[in-house]
Amino acid sequence: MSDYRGMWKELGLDLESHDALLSVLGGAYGEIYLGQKDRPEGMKYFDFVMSEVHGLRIKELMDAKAQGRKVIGSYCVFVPEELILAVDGVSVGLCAGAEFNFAGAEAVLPRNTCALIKSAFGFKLGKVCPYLEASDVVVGENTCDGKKKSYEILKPLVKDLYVMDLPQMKSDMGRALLKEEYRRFLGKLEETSGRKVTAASLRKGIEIVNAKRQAVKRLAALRAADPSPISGLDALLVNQVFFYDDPVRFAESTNKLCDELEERVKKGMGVFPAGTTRLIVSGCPMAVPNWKLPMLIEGSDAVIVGEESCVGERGARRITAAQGDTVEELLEAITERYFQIDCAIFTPNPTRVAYVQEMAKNLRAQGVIHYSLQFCQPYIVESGPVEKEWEAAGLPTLRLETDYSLEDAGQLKTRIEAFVERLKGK
Ligand code: BJ8
Repeated sequence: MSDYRGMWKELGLDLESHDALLSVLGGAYGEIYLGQKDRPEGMKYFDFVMSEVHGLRIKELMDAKAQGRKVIGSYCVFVPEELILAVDGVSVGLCAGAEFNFAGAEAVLPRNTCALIKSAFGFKLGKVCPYLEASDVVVGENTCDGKKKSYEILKPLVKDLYVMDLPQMKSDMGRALLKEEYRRFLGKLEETSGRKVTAASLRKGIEIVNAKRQAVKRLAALRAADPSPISGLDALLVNQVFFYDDPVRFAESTNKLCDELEERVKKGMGVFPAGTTRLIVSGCPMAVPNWKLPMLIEGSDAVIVGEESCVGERGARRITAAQGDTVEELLEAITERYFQIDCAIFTPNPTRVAYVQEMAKNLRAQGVIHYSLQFCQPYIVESGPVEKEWEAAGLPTLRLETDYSLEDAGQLKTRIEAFVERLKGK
C-alpha cells in the first residue's frame, strides 16, 4: 500500500487509532478470506479493493473532490445513487460494520442500541472513517427509531447532515411521501453541487446503477448451481464492495467474475462439494467487516447461496425503468423502484416473507437463517411471524440474534451445526 498518511491526516483521522484498525481489519481479512480454498481468480480484484479500501479509493474520492465533484455518504439503501450521479456526485456507504470504540459510542448513546448504529458513532468519535470525513453531505433517514434519534446526536458532529423523511407504510400516501422526499433530496443535491439535474443526466445515473445491479443479480443467479461456484463469504464481499467502489468499474469487475463462474458451473466446479447443505441468510444488513456469521456458517459444513438483506438481494434485486423524457417521469420511475424495498421498518411487510420463499426455490436452499442484530426491534419483532410462515411453507428456519463481538461465536456455531444436521438429506 502506498503512503496515505498525509491524506488521512488532512482528513482529520486519528492516525494511531486508524493504524490499529487497519491492522485488525487486515488480519481478519487474511484469516477469513484469504484462507478459503479454491476461490475464483476474479476475487483478486475484490481482495485488491479491500486492501486499498482506506487508501486508493479514498485518494480517488479526494481527486474527485478536487475536480469539484461532491461526495455523498449514507447508511441506507433508500438513498438513491441515481440522483447523486445525476449531479456528477460520488455515492459511498459509510463505515458501520465493526466493533470499534463502542465505549465512546456508549458515552453518547444508550448501551442497548444496535451494533450498526454504535459502530457508526464509534468510527466517527474515534476519527477512523475516511469515507465519513471525506463526505460533503451525510445522509441519514428516519427508518428505525435507533437511527432516527441518533442522527440528532450525529448532526453537530458532521459537516452537513441531511435526514430523509421515509414512509413506514406501503400506502398511496407513503408512496407520495417518498416521491416528494426524493424531489427534496434532488434539490439538496443541486444546491450542494451547483449543478442542475436534466433528464439526460438522470437517465445516465439510472443506467449506471442498473448496470451494477444487473451484475450482482447475475452473480446471485449463478449461485443456484450445485456445487455453488462461489462461497457465501465471497458473494457477500462483492455485495459489500458494491457500496464503496466506482460503479462502472464495479460492474465490469463483477461481470468478469461472473464469466469465470459460468465456466466453473459448466465444469461442475465449486468451493464446497456438491450436496453441501444450502442456506439463505435473511435479515439485517452486514456492512464491512461484519463477516462473523457467514464465517461460522461456512465453517459448519454448509454454504450460503443467497442473502435476503440490504447488502444483498433486498438492496439490489430491483432495476429502475430508465424510461421517460423528463426529470419528473424519471423521478417517478425511481420512486416506483425504491418503494418496493421490503425493509422491516414497513408495517406490514409481507413481500419479504414471500420473496425468501421464492429465493429458496430458485436457489435450491434447504433452510433459512434469520439474522438480527441485538436491539434491532424491526427485524427481531418481524423474525417471529416470518419464521412461522417459512416453517409452515416447509422452509426450516433458525433465528439468530447477535452483535459484532466474537464472544458468542462458540454458542452460535453449536446452534448452526445442530441446524445443519437437521437439514441434511432434506
Ligand atoms: S432499508 S434494513 S439499510 S433501514 S440493524 S440500524 S434497522 S436497529 S439498517 Fe437498514 Fe435501510 Fe432498512 Fe436496509 Fe436500525 Fe436494525 Fe440497527 Fe438497522
